[in-house]
Amino acid sequence: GEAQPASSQIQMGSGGGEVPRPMPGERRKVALITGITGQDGSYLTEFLLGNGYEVHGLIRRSSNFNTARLDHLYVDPHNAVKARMKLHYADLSDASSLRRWVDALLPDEVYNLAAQSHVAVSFEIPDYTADVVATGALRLLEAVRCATKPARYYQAGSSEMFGSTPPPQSEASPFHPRSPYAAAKVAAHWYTVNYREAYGLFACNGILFNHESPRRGENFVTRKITRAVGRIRLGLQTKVFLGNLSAARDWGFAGDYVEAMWMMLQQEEPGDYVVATEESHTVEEFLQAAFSYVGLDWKDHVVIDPRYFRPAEVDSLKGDSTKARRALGWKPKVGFQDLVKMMVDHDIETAKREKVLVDAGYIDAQQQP
Ligand code: NDP
Ligand code: GDR
Repeated sequence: GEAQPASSQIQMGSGGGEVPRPMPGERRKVALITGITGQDGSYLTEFLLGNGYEVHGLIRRSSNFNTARLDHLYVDPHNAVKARMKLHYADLSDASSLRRWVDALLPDEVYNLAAQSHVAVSFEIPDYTADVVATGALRLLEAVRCATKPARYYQAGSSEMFGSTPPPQSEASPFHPRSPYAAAKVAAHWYTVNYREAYGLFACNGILFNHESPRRGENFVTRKITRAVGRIRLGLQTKVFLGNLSAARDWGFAGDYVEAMWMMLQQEEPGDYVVATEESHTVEEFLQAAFSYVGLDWKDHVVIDPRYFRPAEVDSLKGDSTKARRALGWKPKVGFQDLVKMMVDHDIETAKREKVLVDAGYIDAQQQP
């Protein structure tokens, strides 16, 4: 059945504004998104709704509501004219649920964004990570292959697949994964290539470098830092515990990256594309930018905790996205400094709201992340 987002009183986001309408006799394009409740899922949904799509998302059952990133887009499904985003229960570990929704919805485009996406956690739950990330992609590809109407398929690949291959990394660089997560993503990449070659599926791999936003999960390093900056600035905490500060990443803005996903599926031929800013910074440089933006010195607040070191690390990622820039006409709009500012500004506001609750005695500052 249809799943309900947490707060059904919230009416419209970009889902309710002026958007392209289908021509008479034409149906709206239909997109099916796995991982719709995640960072990228929410930005992609906004983008597709803004372009006139009907968007269906597969969400998994959780004991807590997991739709916070989508609440602003939710319109009661009983309002059939305005409600163009619909959510359904399924799971990447349940092939029949995927098959059933692909058959029932007959989407034009399928975006496979679902994953156990935390690299460090994949060392703790490797078997589950492989099941969802690798075999989950295979299950979805099979559902798409068997559907009565051909759909275009997007696979959320990752720069982690390059692992220890030195930068700059392009589509031609060899994969050398350094975690169970990355190895599973390599398998999903090749399943996607194989379904393209074996069955002629319009299937694309986006090899996306790190992309962040105010909606980034709170245990990824950028958001962990900007959350801490907000809380330290507001006096809610004094220290933040981190691992390896010398790793370098090519960090972009998630809102820019979901557009590249869509662009890949609008081409005449399917293909694989690296998507990156082509600029690399260390975790330490991110700390410097985030703390100094609010007049703080990161060295006064950061404590190294070895529990955040990984059994194997990816030292340096910097993408070469020449192909995507030439063939798709894609380029990032948000640079490193603006990304840091966007995230810190947002998390200062988050901390202000928390402080109101702390001061009123409703929550304990220590109990927050
Ligand atoms: P998130 O971790 O924010 O979101 C992951 C999504 O997958 C969530 O909606 C989550 O649901 C869902 N999910 C997890 N397990 C299952 C399952 N068993 N069945 C169904 N759904 C499941 O990731 P991002 O939005 O950041 O990333 C999107 C995709 O892109 C992921 O595949 C990630 O690996 C990949 N990627 C991300 C990059 C980045 O920098 N962000 C870079 C390159 C690739 P729930 O909300 O219930 O947890
Ligand atoms: P990553 O992102 O592993 O690149 O994967 P993450 O933000 O977790 O780590 C980036 C780098 O920061 C170092 N680091 C820490 N990381 C976390 N999470 N917490 C810490 O306290 C900490 N201290 C230092 C890490 O060691 C690492 O070098 C992300 C995910 O979104 C993947 O799903 C995606 O595929 C890749 O980006 C591209």
